[in-house]
Amino acid sequence: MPHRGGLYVITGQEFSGKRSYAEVVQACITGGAGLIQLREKHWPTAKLVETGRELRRLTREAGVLFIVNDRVDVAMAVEADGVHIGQQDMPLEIVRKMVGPDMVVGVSAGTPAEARAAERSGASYIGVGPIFPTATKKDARPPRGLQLLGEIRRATSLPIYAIGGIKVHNVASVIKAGADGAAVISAVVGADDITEAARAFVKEIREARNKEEWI
Ligand code: TZP
Ligand code: MG
Repeated sequence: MPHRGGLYVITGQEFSGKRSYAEVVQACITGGAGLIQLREKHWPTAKLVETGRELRRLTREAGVLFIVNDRVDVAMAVEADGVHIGQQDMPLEIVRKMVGPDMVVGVSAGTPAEARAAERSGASYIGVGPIFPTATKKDARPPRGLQLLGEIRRATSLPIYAIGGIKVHNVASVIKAGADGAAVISAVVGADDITEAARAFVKEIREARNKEEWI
């Protein structure tokens, strides 16, 4: 896993208004995001592949990890660095067989047991959330709070990305609770100035990680 922690920006056209995908993602990269995820639940495959190719070019030039949500086939087609799957998606053991040993496979885990199982089955990182209330994912479970991050931190040595309702003002708390990084949708891709929003997150995360090392 080339990146461990930092800012992981997940896209969502509905939050970015009229701005193009390339413009949004380039602004995230300029602001210091280390990972970008293409997440569009209702797009046709052809559109996902076309946009995925474009994001692959931008992220490759910048040395930023590029992950596709849900769709193993699209991730492979556009030569993404990885794919992100939930507990209800294609089972991890099968995904790992499909993509081989080197591709990044991120897994959403809601309990320490799910995190341990994901690590055993070849996950590259764990996504944990929603930590705080969020209106972005309509079918999200109730917010889990910071305590779960500590429990999952003790269950796995994989990188952990906290997700759900993460804003500049609360991102330090998820890092201090055990996350290596923060996965953010609306507070970055919905911001008026995406680059500035990403920069503010990166600064907060960096400072929180440094503090953690002093303890
Ligand atoms: N999974 C759990 S919460 C969430 C996802 C995809 C949405 C996060 O979006 P936001 O806008 O950063 O709260
Ligand atoms: Mg999914």
